[in-house]
Amino acid sequence: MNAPFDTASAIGPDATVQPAPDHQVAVIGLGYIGLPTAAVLASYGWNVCGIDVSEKVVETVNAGGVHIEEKDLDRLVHEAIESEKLTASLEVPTAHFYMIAVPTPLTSENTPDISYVESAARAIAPKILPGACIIVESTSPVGTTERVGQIIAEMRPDLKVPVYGSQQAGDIALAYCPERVLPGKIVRELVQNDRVIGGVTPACATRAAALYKSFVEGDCLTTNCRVAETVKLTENSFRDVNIAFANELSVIADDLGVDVWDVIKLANRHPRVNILQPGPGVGGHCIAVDPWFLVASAPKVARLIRTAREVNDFKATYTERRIRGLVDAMPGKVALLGLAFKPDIDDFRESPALEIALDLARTRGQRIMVVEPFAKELPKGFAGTGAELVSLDHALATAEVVVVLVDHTAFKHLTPADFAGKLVYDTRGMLKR
Ligand code: SAJ
Repeated sequence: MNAPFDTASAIGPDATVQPAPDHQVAVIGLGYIGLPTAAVLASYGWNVCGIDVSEKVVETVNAGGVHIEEKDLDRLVHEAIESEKLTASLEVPTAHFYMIAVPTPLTSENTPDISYVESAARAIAPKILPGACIIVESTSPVGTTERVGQIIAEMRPDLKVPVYGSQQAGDIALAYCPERVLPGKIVRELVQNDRVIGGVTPACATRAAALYKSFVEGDCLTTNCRVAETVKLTENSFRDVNIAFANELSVIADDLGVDVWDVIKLANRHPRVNILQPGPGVGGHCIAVDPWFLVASAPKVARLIRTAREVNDFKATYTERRIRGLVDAMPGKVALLGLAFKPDIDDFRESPALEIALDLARTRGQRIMVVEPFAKELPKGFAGTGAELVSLDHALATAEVVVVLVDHTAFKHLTPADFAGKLVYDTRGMLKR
């Protein structure tokens, strides 16, 4: 790691921040967002130190490798390590910029757990020098950026920490800039997407924006931290509500005995209608989680957003019930196509397809075959169930019941003729689209 910078080289809020040999960015959390961000920053000339609590992650990255599957990420990390612009560490160094990209999980009561962000703030606080800029990227409930400021102020009474609503200049800058990238397109979207940058004060926003302007081709839009925090939760809630509409429509269509895919295709020919696609439920670490943060912030009034979450969760239960109906109607093998939370990624987090497959395996294990091109072996939960991971050809040759849970590209060449004589449930409408 490069030598820590001193007060003399600290850069003021108005500086046009261009990567200079002594400018460092510390990225806290080397996960799905932190690692790609660290590698992109390094590719734009910044000296980047990625920090993670996992020794294994730090070792892997320092060896030029990646622990997550994401298009173009392995090449980018490899080049960043080779060029010595990126290094990984267990310890937070002194840096010009700190980016917090740690998880904010949901508790069992559907409320946000910001303890990782708080720990990151505690780890950063002792290292801060005047002029540093701290940016929270983690998806967070409204008020989290101010909470980070509070922690730093408590631990560093020697520093003037900027306060929301006050125009008084601080010794440091503090801002919120939500990540908005789509898994599978992270590296491209990190550079191309517009960014919303919310400062605790306007000067903080300007300072943080200077970092993003050094690598973002989209617009860098500045606002205050509370608005930026709300924007992130709003984006994912908007998508969840719209997917819930499609999912509820699919259940209504089943009830009415009409084909939901035909309904959507034809309704979408109206110039102001754009219905999304139903599926077996909503997965991933974002859309299925973030709306709860907004509900938790305003539990009495966030009725539609709460209901959308419930509708999307119910769709997984409903899908499983329908599959069980088919499984019980036939004595033979059952092929489940896909486990990932959406097509063409190896990410199984919060995946309804995985949950459904696991439930079926637990009760009908010997009959269950899983086809998942993005898995080398079945996830641990399948151990002892008797379920097996098989090739698509094997599944099609032997199954009596076939369920499309994920419309991976590897399945898209299939036509109804490939399923002749079988009971088929296409939860994604792959065969119609
Ligand atoms: N899904 C449907 N029907 C659809 C679209 C999606 O059932 O028509 C399902 C998917 O199968 C998946 C889930 O929704 O299970 C979520 O997938 P997604 O592609 O909508 O979103 P994510 O979770 O991969 O990424 C989202 C993005 N947010 C928005 O599109 C508003 C991304 O830009 C965010 O950065 C990301 O969440 C995040 O990290 O918050």
